[in-house]
Amino acid sequence: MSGIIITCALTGSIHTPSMSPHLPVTGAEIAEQGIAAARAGAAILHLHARDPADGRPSASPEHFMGFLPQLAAGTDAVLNLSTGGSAVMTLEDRLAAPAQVGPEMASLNMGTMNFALYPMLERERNWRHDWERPFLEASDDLVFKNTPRDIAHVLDRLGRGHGTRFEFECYDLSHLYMLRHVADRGMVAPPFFIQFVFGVLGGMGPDPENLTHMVRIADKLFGGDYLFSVLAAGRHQMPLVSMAAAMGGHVRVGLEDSLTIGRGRLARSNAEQVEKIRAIVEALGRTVMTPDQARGTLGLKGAALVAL
Ligand code: KMH
Ligand code: ZN
Repeated sequence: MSGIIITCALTGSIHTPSMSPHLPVTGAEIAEQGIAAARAGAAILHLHARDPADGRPSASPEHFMGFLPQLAAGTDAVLNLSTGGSAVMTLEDRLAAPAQVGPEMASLNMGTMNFALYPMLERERNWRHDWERPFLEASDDLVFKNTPRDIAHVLDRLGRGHGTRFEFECYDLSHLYMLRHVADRGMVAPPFFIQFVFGVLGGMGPDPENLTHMVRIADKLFGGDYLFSVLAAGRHQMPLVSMAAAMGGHVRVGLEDSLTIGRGRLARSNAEQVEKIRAIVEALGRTVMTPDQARGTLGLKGAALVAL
């Protein structure tokens, strides 16, 4: 089996600051954890911003610029900017920072769906910020909007406009067919880096059978034109990601997807999760790709062409 790309998603927009003191929130924290995750073996850093004042998800270019230059200076990892942002944001807000920076990579969510976070309210917590509870509660009536028009817009603005390539976030089989559709329309060319997303309430559940079926259908739709990676939410992260590594896929870890490092134990940093998956994939006989190897594999334009 060939080399493996480790992506680390540093902070995301799902978890809230009260859930873990280790979730990076400020620009300095995101930069520091990103550099450490890259040193530990992450070739790609998947990035969201937060408002440093209270940790709420933010799409503001100003907040992104609180860590992007530091990451570009402190690591050669591929900087992958989320265009998913948070489901509460408009697409134009979600695109503001990526359109300014023209990153090598950006995420692209391949369908409109539910994105329910309210089960995380079941645990008793001391909430540190007044926005956290209402944010989670309102997710029972939240639509994460990624229509075909939205997808085409992102492909045009970032892909055609900036030479950005994509981490295609596929939470369901239907999202593979949407990717095939836009590829057939000539909106995007291979190789396709497809992130199978498990365990978001609104997408497919974290069952191993779903992973084997996603691979089977992706093989049918894309043949040799794709690579798959896996992320799984919460406690399903390491088991499903390890399964992906054993099947020849790529892996994503990070505190965006799971706050823990073992049963009931909070990860102290993103790097701790990278170190753990690195040990697992190396024990499986696979070699971790450097950022430049990942660039070559994914056909990225190179960090020199990013406006940072
Ligand atoms: N938060 C993950 C479930 C994005 O940023 O575009 C998916 C994600 C979406 O990373
Ligand atoms: Zn994300």
